[in-house]
Amino acid sequence: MKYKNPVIKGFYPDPSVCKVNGKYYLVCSSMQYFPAVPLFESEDLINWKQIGNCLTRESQIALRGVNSSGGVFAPTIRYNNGRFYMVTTNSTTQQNFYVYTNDIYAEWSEPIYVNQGGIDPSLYFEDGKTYFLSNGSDDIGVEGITQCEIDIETGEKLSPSVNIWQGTGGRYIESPHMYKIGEYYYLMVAEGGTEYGHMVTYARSKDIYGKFESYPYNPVLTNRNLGGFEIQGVGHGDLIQDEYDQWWILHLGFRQIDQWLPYHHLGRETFLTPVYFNKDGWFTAGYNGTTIHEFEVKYPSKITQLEQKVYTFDNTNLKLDWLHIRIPNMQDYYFYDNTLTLIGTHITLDDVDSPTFIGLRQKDFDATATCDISVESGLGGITIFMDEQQHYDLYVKKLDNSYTITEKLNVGDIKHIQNSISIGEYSSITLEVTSNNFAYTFSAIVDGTKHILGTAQTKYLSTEVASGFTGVIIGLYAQNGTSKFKNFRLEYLS
Ligand code: 6LW
Repeated sequence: MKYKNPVIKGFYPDPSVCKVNGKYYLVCSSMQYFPAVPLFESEDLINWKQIGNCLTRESQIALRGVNSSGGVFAPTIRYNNGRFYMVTTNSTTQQNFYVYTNDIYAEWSEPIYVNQGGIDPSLYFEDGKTYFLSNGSDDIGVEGITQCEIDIETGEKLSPSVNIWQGTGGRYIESPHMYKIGEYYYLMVAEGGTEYGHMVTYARSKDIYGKFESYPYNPVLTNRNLGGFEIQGVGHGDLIQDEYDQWWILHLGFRQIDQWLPYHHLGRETFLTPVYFNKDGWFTAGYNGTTIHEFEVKYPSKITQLEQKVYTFDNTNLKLDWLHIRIPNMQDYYFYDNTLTLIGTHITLDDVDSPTFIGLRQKDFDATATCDISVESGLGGITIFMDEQQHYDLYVKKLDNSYTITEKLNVGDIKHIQNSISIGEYSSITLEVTSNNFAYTFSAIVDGTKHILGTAQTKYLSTEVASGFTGVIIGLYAQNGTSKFKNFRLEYLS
């Protein structure tokens, strides 16, 4: 059976997975975006469908005013005694908390906070006990992976937070997950930081509090030594066993725009890598410890990898697939008669706030996004948005008795109007953004005549330029007035 990586494309980092009643459920981090913590379902670990978000109410997550790449960091999803738990960190308020649900297709609970610091919290259940793990320092200041026991009903700490492993010496040890496999407890982590030095390491012990013995050949998975290879940043994974006793790791990684151009703008994505246990209970992963574009594994059943190539208002759910920057004022958004009306405020895309914006994560390099627009007042358009400092905008602005159509490039302190055309009254405007690995092209079709306004390189929206933990969002937005959008269509061409 062959499959291609990533299995979940676009800004879907820090995956965590569990298996319940023959189905797999996976969550990802989402930083400043809302709704938060996208939730996926799969029957084969290769084809994933987003079925919701865990944090859909402001009472669950405080995002107002958080910096870009602040907010919701890595989550973990686990299942115990008929209940799903999702534990994560609000990195801005530095709070670890979990929510739960008894119905994976329904809403999740109000947050329950845990008084252990660090980030990347995880849960492990055994014999009626709940263990809470995170990175950071323990109660006597020892840095590394920290563990305590909690009361899962209240979140109360029932034991001191103690360090159980300090990793293999890589910087930024994080992403701890505990597993009981056979007679051993396996503790798997990420080290090296979520960029080019990222790696997965692990250790095992017969006692849940250690002493943990490192796998002798750590890192078990990394692409840090693959020069000239597009997939990089491999790390932050969760182990899962399928119904054929094959083990897998779902983990993050990112795709450079080219094998020799170390820029990635799609964000960190979710990859699937096979894992193999050997006779003495250690496991290896991937192709000689690396993750590659396509894996072929001996597998008892034929799985067809499917991919949605076209996204429209009709085949997406505005409340589920789309996302806002921080907490939106939903009075400024309404959808009726296949028309999305956005009421823009004074808040702009440059503000660390919540502009009137709704978008989809860009999932691949080769794409075309089009949308019909009519601007009643102010301005509205399409934005290729990495964060408030780095975004490319194609917008229509209403003047007294004319309009302008403008391509504006925002990269750090540079806010450059690349091109702007003036038009009078019009009967139709379709905005179009096309992209490939290297550049975006911005156009407007006005009453059937296409005006190409210009191009802009993808690399200036990359994480290497912007820093942070997110990826490009293709967004519709409005400022200082009302814009209406119809016939949105995002098509992936490769
Ligand atoms: C995530 C942590 C990390 O919680 O980045 O760099 C955070 N490492 O594992 C956000 O993705």
